[in-house]
Parts: sequence; structure tokens; C-alpha cells
Amino acid sequence: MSTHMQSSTVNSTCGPESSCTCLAGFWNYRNQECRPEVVLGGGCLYQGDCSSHNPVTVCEEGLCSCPSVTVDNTTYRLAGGPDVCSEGRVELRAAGAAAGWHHVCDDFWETEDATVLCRSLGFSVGTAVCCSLFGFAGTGALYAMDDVACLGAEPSLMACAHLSQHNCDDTEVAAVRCA
Ligand SMILES: [Ca+2]
Ligand SMILES: [Ca+2]
Repeated sequence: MSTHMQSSTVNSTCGPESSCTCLAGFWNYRNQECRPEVVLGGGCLYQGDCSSHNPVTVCEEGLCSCPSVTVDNTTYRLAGGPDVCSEGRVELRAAGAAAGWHHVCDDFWETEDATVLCRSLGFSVGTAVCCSLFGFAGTGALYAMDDVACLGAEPSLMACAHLSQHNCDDTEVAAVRCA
């Protein structure tokens, strides 16, 4: 939020006695600069670029992202959904896997699977969302899992029965709504 700047700067407004504040949509970086607040998926330099707009989001690899959680050497997060970070496509990165975030194929992607993923991210329940509602995998995207068959009580998605090989194209991206 806008707090007092030491002096006038770009994107600030100043009152009497050179009392300056950042304009709406900007945040005060160390009383030196009014930086733009950034929405989910936008480019960031500092954590405050993201959290000034939404305290839930984090600046990771230069983009405002939903926070990730690591369980048993695999890191999970949601992407492509609204700013609240309670829904989006499932992305994961396993230790030792090829660089970048990998996808989950939506074959047999169901309530139990979504719930395991959502619980590992700190929510209570999950609803399965199919068919790339929150974005496509993109050409050459990597899938880490297919035919996920959770029973519902597993600690993480990777702990569920699944195939590591897949037969999916880039429109078959598993997503969730968590609550
Ligand atoms: Ca399949
Ligand atoms: Ca399933």
C-alpha cells in the first residue's frame, strides 16, 4: 500500500511539506521507488511487486506465481487460474526431472485426485477440472503423470497410483478448484 516517500518520485503524489505517497496501483519500495503492483502471471523483480497486489502470490523465477509446496521431493503449485490461487492447472516438478514445470494429464482426473492435490496445498477439498480450462500445456510441454488413480487419503499426488508414460496431447491438462 501507499506509504510515505522521502521525496517525490515517479508515480507518487505529494502534499504539503513534501509528504509523498505512491499512486494507487503502485507500492513503496524502500522509500526510493513507486513500483507497479503485478497480477498473477506478470513479470516481477521483488516479492513486493506480487504481494502488494495479492499477499498470497510470490515472485518466483521472475513471474508472480501461486505459492508452491514440496512433498516427498516433488514440488506442486497451481497456475493459470485467478489471483486467489485456489484454482488453476496443476503443475509439478520432481527432483531430478527435466527443467521446468510439468503437467498432469486429465485422463481419469477425478474428485479423489483433485482432493489429494488440494490437501497437499493446504486446502480441504478439491474439484477436478479438465480440458485445459486454465490454459494449455503448450507445444513440447512435459507431462509427469497420467491416469492418476488416488484413493483420497494419499499425502501427495505422486503417492497415488499413476502412469509415468502418457498418451495425452497439449489440450489435456488437469486442473482443480480447491476449497
Ligand atoms: Ca492416459
Ligand atoms: Ca482418477
